[in-house]
Amino acid sequence: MARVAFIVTTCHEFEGIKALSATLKQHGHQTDCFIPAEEKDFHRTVLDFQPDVVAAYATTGQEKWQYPHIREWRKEIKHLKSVSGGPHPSFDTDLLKDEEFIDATIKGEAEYAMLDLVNAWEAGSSIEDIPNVGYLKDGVPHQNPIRPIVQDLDELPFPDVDIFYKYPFLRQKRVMQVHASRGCQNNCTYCTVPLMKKEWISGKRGERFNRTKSVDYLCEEMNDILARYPNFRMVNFGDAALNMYRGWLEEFAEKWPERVGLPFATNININFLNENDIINLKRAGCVSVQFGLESGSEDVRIKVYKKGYTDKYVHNIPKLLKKHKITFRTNNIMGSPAETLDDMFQTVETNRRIKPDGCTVLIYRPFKSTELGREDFALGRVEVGKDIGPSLQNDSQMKREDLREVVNLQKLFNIAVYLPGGPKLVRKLIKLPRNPMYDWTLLAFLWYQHAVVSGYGMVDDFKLGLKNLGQIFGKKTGGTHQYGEEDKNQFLDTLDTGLDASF
Ligand code: B12
Ligand code: SF4
Repeated sequence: MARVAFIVTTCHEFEGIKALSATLKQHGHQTDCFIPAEEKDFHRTVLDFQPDVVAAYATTGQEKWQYPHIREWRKEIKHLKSVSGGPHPSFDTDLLKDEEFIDATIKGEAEYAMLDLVNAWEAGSSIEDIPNVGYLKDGVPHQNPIRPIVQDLDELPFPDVDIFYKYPFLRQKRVMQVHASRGCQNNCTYCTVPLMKKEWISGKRGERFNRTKSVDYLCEEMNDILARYPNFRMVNFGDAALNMYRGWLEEFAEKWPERVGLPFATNININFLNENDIINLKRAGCVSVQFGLESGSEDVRIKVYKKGYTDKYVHNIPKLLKKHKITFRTNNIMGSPAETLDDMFQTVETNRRIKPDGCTVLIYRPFKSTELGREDFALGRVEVGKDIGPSLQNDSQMKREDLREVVNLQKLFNIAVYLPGGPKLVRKLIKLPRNPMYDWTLLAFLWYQHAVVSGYGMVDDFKLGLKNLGQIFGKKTGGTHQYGEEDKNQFLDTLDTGLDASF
């Protein structure tokens, strides 16, 4: 039996970690998860757990945050192994060159790879033949081919919520984070998911990237959690889109109200949605949805982002959502290489026209694991080495003449959308230097919309903010954002919690 400590940066429930932990526990290992913002002394608490393995989740921008901790832990636990997984290490094995801090990476979905790795480390055997694992040999990173992804999600044990709900804040909030599916129907060029789709599946006939838990499994999972944690009043689905399969949605609308009965919010893909789906969502108890509008320009949305949302969907679906009394929020991208400032104001105009109950606005980030991001790096459009922190809320890494205006527009976007005469005013305001007032404006809108529109509750969201303030607009560390004990602001990330899944 090995002891595995998962560590995550953001105060949130991570479905991937829950899934890995459940599989390891099922096979006799002991696991826990540690969140810096939730611990008085993060370093000491992890040490007290006496882990054999520390396992870190990473998106791009936070791929090295654990290094200072690993260095210290290794002084006291000599045999400690360190593994990193999630979207960044899945596409960047160069991390393995930092052998002082990382012993292995895992590419892709990792339930069984993690199990094999922990077993191998425990037995003192080689890790070099384990599918999905990346390791360093003679100074060179090696990435093993990956095994087929789990086709039947019902074969996995229920996600291990206990490692997150041991924290009073996470178990006492109103909204529970849940996933009903994996995958996505779309292939947007600014998103990492299409590359996962390409690399996670072998192309064998019948193999699926888009998978749902069965409705029966999902309801049982819910009731298992609710029996132990009865506090939750609502569910938020973190899936890319709950409308993955039409038949599933029908069955869900039949069974969920009777067996679980909690209202919920979710992401949707509007290009796969019709009125009947909306009726089913409503029947099931959906109160709020979010979708990625991303750009007001159909050309950019369709030709550059390859999003599949024509203007017809963008204008018609909101009308249907209003008709069936489901509130909706849009996701919007500012500052991609495809857009001029005028295009971004077109995004403002489209939002003014469709009148969402809230707008989330993120700054475009060129990920090396996306089609558009790769093009950006290849064409020299990126300010390489500029540290913008881990979040998509703070700053831009793109080389643009109008950078200040773009970043300011992201902060003031909601003023432009919701205030009479907003666009005219904001066109003037974005010319001023960046300042904290603009940051706070973004925060205030996000807080209000997230808390009220999505049903999280003002108090929970406020507490979350107070807990985590400091990271988003916090210090830069030259190259890769690092988190220290004093550096705990994940306010905006956590406000995004689960409802921003499809940016
Ligand atoms: C739900 C979600 C969120 C939630 C929950 C956070 C989370 N990461 O789970 C919230 C809203 C908080 C969030 C926030 C952010 N997110 Co997000 N999010 C997602 C989303 C839609 C689903 C993730 C998920 O739960 N999938 C289902 C589970 C089962 O899969 P999984 O998480 O990938 O886990 C599997 C493997 O990755 C692996 N694994 C996972 N963890 C670990 C750990 C170890 C040690 C190992 C070995 C393996 C491993 O095994 C797991 C089980 O098979 C993905 C898109 C996607 N479909 O992947 C984007 C995605 C992960 N997010 C992304 C981004 C950019 C962010 C933010 C930076 C945005 C921001 N606000 O600025 C923040 C970062 C917060 C953080 N600390 O991670 C990007 C990351 C891109 C990249 N290349 O790094 C993604 C891929 C979407 C995109 N735009 O491309 N996100
Ligand atoms: S941005 Fe959203 S809709 Fe597009 S591929 Fe990614 S998860 Fe799917």
